[in-house]
Amino acid sequence: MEKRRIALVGAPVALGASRPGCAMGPEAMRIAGLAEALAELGHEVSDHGDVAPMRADDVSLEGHARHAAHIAGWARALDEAAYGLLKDGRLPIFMGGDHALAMGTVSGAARHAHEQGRPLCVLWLDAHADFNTPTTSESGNMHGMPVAFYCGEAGFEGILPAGRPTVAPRNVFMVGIRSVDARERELIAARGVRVFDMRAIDEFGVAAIVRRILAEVERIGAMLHVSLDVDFLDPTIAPGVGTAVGGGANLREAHLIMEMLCESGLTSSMDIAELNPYLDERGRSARLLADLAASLFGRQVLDKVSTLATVKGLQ
Ligand code: Z70
Ligand code: MN
Ligand code: MN
Ligand code: MN
Repeated sequence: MEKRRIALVGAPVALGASRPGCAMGPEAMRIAGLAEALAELGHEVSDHGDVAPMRADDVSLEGHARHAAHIAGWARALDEAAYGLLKDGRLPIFMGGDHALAMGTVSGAARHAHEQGRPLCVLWLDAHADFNTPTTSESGNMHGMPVAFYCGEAGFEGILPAGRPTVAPRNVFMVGIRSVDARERELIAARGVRVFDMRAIDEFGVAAIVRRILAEVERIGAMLHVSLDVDFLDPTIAPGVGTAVGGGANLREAHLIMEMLCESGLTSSMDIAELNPYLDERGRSARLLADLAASLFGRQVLDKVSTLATVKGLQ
């Protein structure tokens, strides 16, 4: 694959989730060797350290949104970080931190894409839809709200400037979904988010689904943000997460998605969210995430040409 200028950015957001521990995620990814794995593949890799939240004392939201001003400060800081790095020609990988970080990272990517005259698509790999608003949320946890936020739902006024670029719901592709609240379900259907739940994966396989998504991204000339929530993966292979849901993606499915993303060359930014090292088993989730990122950026067992030649040779 093409050599990229990859920027690693720590986003130790923790108050979007109810269980503490995600603040340690960036450090665990560093210890797991993410930078080294990407550099070994020939990319130029720089670690920009951890982002710090801005102040947002002016923000108060109606309804149920815990730590709204604090999370708003993160959204502002991460929006700036994503926008600035993309504008500088880099491919940022945000190491979370809970998934509320995507309020900022995706908004910044949408702002950059908008300036380029291109749409932004989001591949949302998650057990959850994260499409609650302060009005619909049962938990008040803001890691359950980022998609609604960056799609421009009402109820988040004042977090980022009015009139900011948002993501069209139909350009959000959710894969692996298996836990959705009742009011979230109504919203994602009403807005036309494109959802491939676990049942769809079982029926069609990840290859057919991801192929169609990437073809659509390509067709509309979009930039692509990949947001990987650790709970997309089955908890038996990635236990380091606060909101484990059984029946997740297995190792081979997850790697195949990364390999197909790599081949497409379409990824322009990425989040690795919800890693909770306090709940992990001796770093195995962090190591798996580093391996998956390496697959996305070019690591492969054999190159595809020689694999295809072997398969043809058998016919
Ligand atoms: C639930 C809520 C959620 C992640 C849990 C759960 C949301 N729908 N998101 N873990 N990453 O509280 O809104
Ligand atoms: Mn999530
Ligand atoms: Mn989740
Ligand atoms: Mn969580």
